[in-house]
Parts: sequence; structure tokens; C-alpha cells
Amino acid sequence: MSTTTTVPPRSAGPTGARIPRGYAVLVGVLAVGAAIGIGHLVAGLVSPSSSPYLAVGDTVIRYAPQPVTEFAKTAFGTSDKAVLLSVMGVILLAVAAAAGLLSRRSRSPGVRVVVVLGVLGLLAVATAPVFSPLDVLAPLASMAAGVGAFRLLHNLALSLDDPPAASGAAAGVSRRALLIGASAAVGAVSIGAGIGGQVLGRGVADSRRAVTASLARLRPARPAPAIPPGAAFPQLGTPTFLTAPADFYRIDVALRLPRLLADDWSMRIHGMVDNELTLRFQDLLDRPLVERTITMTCVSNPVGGDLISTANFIGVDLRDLLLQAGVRPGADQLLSTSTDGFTVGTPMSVLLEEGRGALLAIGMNGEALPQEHGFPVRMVVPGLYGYVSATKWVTDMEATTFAARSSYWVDRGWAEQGPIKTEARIDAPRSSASVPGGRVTLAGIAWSQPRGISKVEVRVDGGAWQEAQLAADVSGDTWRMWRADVDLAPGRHTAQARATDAAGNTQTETVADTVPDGATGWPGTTFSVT
Ligand SMILES: Nc1nc2c(c(=O)[nH]1)N[C@H]1C(S)=C(S)[C@@H](COP(=O)(O)O)O[C@H]1N2
Ligand SMILES: [Mo]
Repeated sequence: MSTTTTVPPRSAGPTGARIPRGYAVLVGVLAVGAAIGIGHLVAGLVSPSSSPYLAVGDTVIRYAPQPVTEFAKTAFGTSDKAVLLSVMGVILLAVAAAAGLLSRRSRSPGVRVVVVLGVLGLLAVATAPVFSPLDVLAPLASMAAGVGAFRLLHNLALSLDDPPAASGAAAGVSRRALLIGASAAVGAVSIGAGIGGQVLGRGVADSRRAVTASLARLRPARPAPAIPPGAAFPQLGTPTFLTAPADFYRIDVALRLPRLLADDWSMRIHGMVDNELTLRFQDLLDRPLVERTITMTCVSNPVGGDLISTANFIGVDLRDLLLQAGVRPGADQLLSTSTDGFTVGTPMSVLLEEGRGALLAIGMNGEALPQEHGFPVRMVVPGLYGYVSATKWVTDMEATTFAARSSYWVDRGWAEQGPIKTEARIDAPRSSASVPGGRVTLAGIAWSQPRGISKVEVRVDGGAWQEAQLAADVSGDTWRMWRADVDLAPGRHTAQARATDAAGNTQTETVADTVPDGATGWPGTTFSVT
């Protein structure tokens, strides 16, 4: 029997069919290509940063040793990322080819390689600095596409080697045609998906990069004061003073993140004002930028909960804007609207309060706002729970009255006014923890924006209140860390804490649910001393 020039001879030994080398490489490469392309497309639809290929690249950058990063920057300048992605491409190509070659007889080795690559993509996405649950969709789709394509093409390639049926060579040719057709289809779909993902995802990532570059160039006219080193006790179990982006709590009703570009953003300030204003993003950059360290708090935070985080927000003073617009007397509410239709009603008196520091924020911790936290523009108001103050993706502000208009959460039973309550939380020891006997250190946070904390007290097993030691004070707009040492005998103990704010209000013992205006009660922790 003769062989063709394009297909290597098949080996019809006792071990069974074997895929020709060239086709084996093709199967591996196309399967991995399908995984990358589909992953990129789904990421483009859901959240561009969840593209497994890019997430792996970001992870490499994050963990690369300093000398390597420095070398890459000097050697490749601004194309360092392109170089990294290309090197990754070459490595993946080699792994994909190897996956195909390992599977010349049986499918499983190659499928395993594709699954391992998929798991790497999933891990890279899941451990990214900013992660939300829907981000797993892209790596999962990627893995499914890779395995699916591998199985499909592998089956077709393996059947090339089936003993020719009665129709002889004709059947062989049609099988080959089928494999080539399927390969072309998989290749075309993968490339199309990759380009689609690029087009869909490009906008926001590029726009964020441009805004970050502008912020680096402009620098806030009034930067936030440095955080003193003694402002937090992370070694004792409190949070770090500034919350890492990955840990910053996220609350919104957006299943799909709004994807707004800075250049397309504009916002109208209208309603009960003398001079209606329309602002574009550049108008914000042209104004003096201020930076403020602010602890944001969610009204849905239960006693002891973690819906509280701190960042340096950069933006434009919102009071200045409202003064320029000339809010008319009688307008007691600013109703702000997000592109996703979410609305927030903020007391005008708070926004116009001198020194309150309400911001129209465009940056967080020196960078553009993350897409999850409202890119390109959001509101942040010290001292108010997020649902009445912190509109993300904000594009409209109307001066109105509480009587005339209500907002998203107020329509759903939450209070019209949402000032932040004076609260403390115990972070250590954790409930059910076991700690060595003798001296036990209790530690936690307390907050009362914008007043600030003047005292935190702790007591154990209902005993006498003892004053805790407060960490360095940063500002009334932020949380304050505390610690207290207590001598405890072995056994189970319950500790409680209560905060007092700068106005002299002590956190109430009365237990209240989060609805309608924020939970109250003293936090407690029950632990064993050994
Ligand atoms: N567009 C929009 N903005 C929003 C919300 C929302 O659901 N949609 N949630 C608010 C609530 S309840 C809080 S607590 C804060 C949370 O902001 P963060 O996700 O950046 O922490 O955003 C506020 N702004
Ligand atoms: Mo919230």
C-alpha cells in the first residue's frame, strides 16, 4: 500500500492506532488556541481582566523577582508587556505541541495537559488583586473549550488510522477532509473569539491605563498625608491601614460591570441649580485634584462584619462643583444616578458642609478607579454609608428634594438618611480560637466617620470595662485600630468591645439589625485560653 506525501505512514501494530506526528501537533496547538480564544472572548463579555492568558501574564509580573522586572523594563521599555505575552505564547505553543505528541495513541495525556493549563489560568484569575465571582467564567469556559476541541480533533485524527473500509482510499480521504475541515473551523472560531474578546475588553483596560498615567503626571494638589507606621497592628490580626485592592469590599447590584470609558464619560449637574453644569472627564483633570484617606462602610455590615475598607481616594472636591452649579435653597437632596440605573440620594447639607470633604473620585491608591469600584468616576462622602453616598459609574446628579424623589435602597425599605454609626470590631482573638494562657492581646478596629474615635473599651466575661490602647490617629474619616492586653486564666472567655467617638457618643449595647439604618450592639468573641 502506498503512502501519501502529506500524511506519514500509519503504524498498524498490535498496540493500535497512532496519530501521525504532524496531526498530533496540530490537535494540541488548536485545542490550546481554542482555550485561549474562548477564554479571552468570555472575559471580554464579563470582565476583561479575567482573561486567563492575560491573568497568567499579570501573575508572572506580580511574582517576578525585582532584577528580572528591572531588566525587562530597561531592555524592552514600554513593549515589555508585549514581549512577555509573546514569550508566553511561544512557551504555550511548545506545551501544546507536546500535549498533542503525548497523545498519539491515547487521548488522556493531552487532555490532562490542557486541564493543567486551564487550572493555571483559573488560579491566576482567582488570585488576581481584584476578583469577583463571575471572573471564574472565562477560565472555566477556556478549559471547557480546550478539552472539547482536543477531544473532537483527537477523535477525528485517530480515526484517520482506522482500517480502510470497503470504500478503501476514498474513506481515508474523506476522514482526512473532515479532520482538516474541523481543524480549520476550530482555528477560525478561536481566532475570531480572541479578536472579539480583544475588541470587547480593550476599551476599559486602555482607558484605565490612560487615566492612571494622567494621575501620575498631574499629582494631587493636596495629597493625602502619609499614614504613620503605628496606625495599624496587622501583626495582631487587625487589617492593614490601607486596604489591599483585592480585599476592598465590593457591594453593588451590577451583575455585569458597566464598561464606561473615561473619554466617553460626561455628567450633568442639574435640577434645582442656577447654573446647570455638564462635565467631561478632561474637565475633572483640569481642576485641582485632592487626595483623601477615607474609610468606606456599608450599611449592610453586621456587627463584627467586614464590609468596611480604607483607601486613598483622588478626585475633585464635590462641594466646589455644587457651589459652582449654585444649588438653590430648598434642594435638600442630591440624587445621583449610575449608568446601570442605580440611584443614590445624599443629603445636600452634608455635601455642602465645609470641611466634610465629599469627593467626585477618579482615582484610588494612586491609580484609576478599578472597574469594580466605579471607573471612571464615583462619589465618596466621608461619614455616610455607601448606599446614600458612594455612587459608582456616576453620570448624573440632580439637585432635588427627598419629598420629590427617592433612591434605589430607600425604595426597598432602607432609611433615607444613612450617617455612619460609632462602632468597634474585635479582630483578635477570633471566635473559637485557642490562645496560650497568661497575657492575651485583644485587637480590632473602631470607626465613627467623620467624627473619629476617642476611646475604645474592652471587658471580659462581663467584668469591668478597661480602656484599650489606640493606634496613631489618621483622621476622623478613617477607622482607628486598638489593642488591649488582658490577663486570663485557662478556660473559655468572652470579650466585648465598645467605642466612643470624638463627640462623646458611646456605642450602644442595643442590638439592631442592619435594616433600616445600620446594625448596632457590642461585638463579642468567645475563645479558649489553654
Ligand atoms: N452604581 C452603584 N453604585 C453603588 C452601589 C451599587 O449597587 N451600584 N452600591 C453602593 C453601596 S451599598 C456601597 S456600600 C458602596 C460600595 O462601594 P465599593 O463596592 O467600591 O466598596 O457602593 C455604593 N455605590
Ligand atoms: Mo452598602
